[in-house]
Amino acid sequence: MRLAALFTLLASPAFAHAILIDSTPAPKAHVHSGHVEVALRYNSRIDAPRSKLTLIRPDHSAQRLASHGAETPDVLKTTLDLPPGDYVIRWQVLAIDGHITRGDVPFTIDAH
Ligand SMILES: [Cu+2]
Repeated sequence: MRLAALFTLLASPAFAHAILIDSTPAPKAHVHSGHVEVALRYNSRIDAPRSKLTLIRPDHSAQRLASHGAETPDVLKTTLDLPPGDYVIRWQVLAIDGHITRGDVPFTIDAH
């Protein structure tokens, strides 16, 4: 009986690692120049202080962004003020299961 309980414990599913389920800007979105509020939402809780956002500029230079958690523990936020061009937000997040996942959100800032 105790052995069966142990197996049940070991077989219980682990927390999923973080998968991006929603983003602002959306991938390949065109946004107006000026203040851009960035929000990335994941399918599970993330460790915001140990996650990072990097901005890839049109000239392919990379810049670490100061990101912060939000009202809910599954969201990362930052703000941008950028000239027009094609950009990528490169994210790397640590989920509560200890796994790191990465991805890119490309977007364009239009000149109007
Ligand atoms: Cu995982």
